[in-house]
Amino acid sequence: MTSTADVMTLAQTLAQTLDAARRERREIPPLTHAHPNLSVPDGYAVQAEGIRLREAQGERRVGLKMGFTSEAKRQQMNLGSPIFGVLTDRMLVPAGGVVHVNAGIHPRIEPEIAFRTSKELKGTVTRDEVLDACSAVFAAMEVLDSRFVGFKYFSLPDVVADNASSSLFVPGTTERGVRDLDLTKLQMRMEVNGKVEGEARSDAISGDPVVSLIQLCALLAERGEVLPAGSLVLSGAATAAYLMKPGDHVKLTVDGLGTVEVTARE
Ligand code: OOG
Ligand code: MG
Repeated sequence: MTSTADVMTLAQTLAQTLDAARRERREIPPLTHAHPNLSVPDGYAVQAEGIRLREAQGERRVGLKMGFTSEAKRQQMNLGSPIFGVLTDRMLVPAGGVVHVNAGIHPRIEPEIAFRTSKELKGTVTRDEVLDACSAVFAAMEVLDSRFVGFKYFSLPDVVADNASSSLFVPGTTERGVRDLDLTKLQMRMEVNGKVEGEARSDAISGDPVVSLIQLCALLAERGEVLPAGSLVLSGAATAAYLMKPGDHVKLTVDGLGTVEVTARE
């Protein structure tokens, strides 16, 4: 008789390694060190297995996030093309809440524009189709936490496998209609303890954060997937991410979308 280990795929094994690292707050070497031929599609297969593990632990999918949609982020991580990751209910931190730095490995925070969808989006979609499918836009902060040593990985397959470094997200409470604002001209400012850490206009995100959703639909279609109705979508950070320290008070202000605040503790 074959044991489960014998029939486990490489994607399942790597997903278990990453999931254990996350739960035990342990850094691991990039997967491509031992598996140099790991491709981006392989990375998504590992990511999908990782989400299955989290679902088996009682988590529920609530949305998706795009990564590397701004030049600032691509430069910070030295990686070139947009990727996506999956958000679950357990990653949600309410606005004004607390992020426990020691519950993660080396969490970083970054400013984003988020959307909620009320209709499914599938395949090649136009800007108008995205706007018709979005019931709200709001400011959000994402807390990233790479499972890789020193928050360093040098390849897309690694970061894709690690669910695009997803850890937590903090949605703002001021929701607006997507046609009520010029989404390309929103000034975004992230302050830490009253000092400006990052500032950009919303068109730093894919030239237009709506374009991030068009790209997301295209990436999902490559895998035969859709963007479900009722999803929360992070369109990608407008600036580089900031390494959080206990005691930090982080505040994001976005034109027309109010503020989002969070406090870091041990
Ligand atoms: C990957 C996630 C990138 C963004 O908004 O660009 C991302 C990383 O930075 O490790 O979430
Ligand atoms: Mg992000």
